[in-house]
Amino acid sequence: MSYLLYYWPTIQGRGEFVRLALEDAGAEYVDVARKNADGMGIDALLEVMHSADSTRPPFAPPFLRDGDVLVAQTANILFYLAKQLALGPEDEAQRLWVHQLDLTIADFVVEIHDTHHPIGGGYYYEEQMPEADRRSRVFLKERLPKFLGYFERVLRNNRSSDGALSNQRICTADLGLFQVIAGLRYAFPVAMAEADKRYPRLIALHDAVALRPNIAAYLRSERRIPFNENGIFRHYPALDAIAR
Ligand SMILES: N[C@@H](CCC(=O)N[C@@H](CS)C(=O)NCC(=O)O)C(=O)O
Repeated sequence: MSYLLYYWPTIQGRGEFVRLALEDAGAEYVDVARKNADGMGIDALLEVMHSADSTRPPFAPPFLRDGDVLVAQTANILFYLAKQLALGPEDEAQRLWVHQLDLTIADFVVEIHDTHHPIGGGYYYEEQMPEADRRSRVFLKERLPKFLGYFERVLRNNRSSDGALSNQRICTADLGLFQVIAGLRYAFPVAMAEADKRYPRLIALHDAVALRPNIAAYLRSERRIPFNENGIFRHYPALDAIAR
């Protein structure tokens, strides 16, 4: 049976971290909100989320249904899928370590999002430009190097011969870091211009993931939604120019 992935249909967003895991493993899945058929589409997503008598409603997309299992929160979905799809280590301590990395990536994603929406998602970027400028300055100066420096150090100390993080099989955090690097290069090309010198292991990991056959095929397919200015990674030249 196919996994059912529920996520907004026009952006990569947090759903992309789940798509990458499913795609890398070659799993069958339906991207429910992007399908135009009975029981599919955004209405199906909203119905699961807002069902009045559900005992375990998801607060927000992405969420995933696998038969009787309904699981939300990106890192939690990845923790579930890692076991299902044999992605990453089997050992419990290592599984928790990868989960910890996925949660740290989730924290990073919040901060990346907040560069263009520091006041909140209820306002357009254009309504919070001065605050976005201020937030991006701090992000590019302090937070970006802190997060990327951390992951670079983790890679230095853990990297296996094939470039993956976990010393064993490729894991969800490898795929997540691929997505973060790809997204940051799209959003902040100026700030990321020297990334290959500062974070060579992270860039090598990104490149290795991009070459994995299932990922390469996915990136070429229409299933990969292009980065755009509605998602988490947005390219606003004014914010990136701060890095000059
Ligand atoms: N911590 C959650 C965050 C989920 C989240 O913020 N989802 C966004 C889309 S990427 C959303 O639709 N949020 C609606 C809301 O927060 O009201 C996760 O990592 O999955």
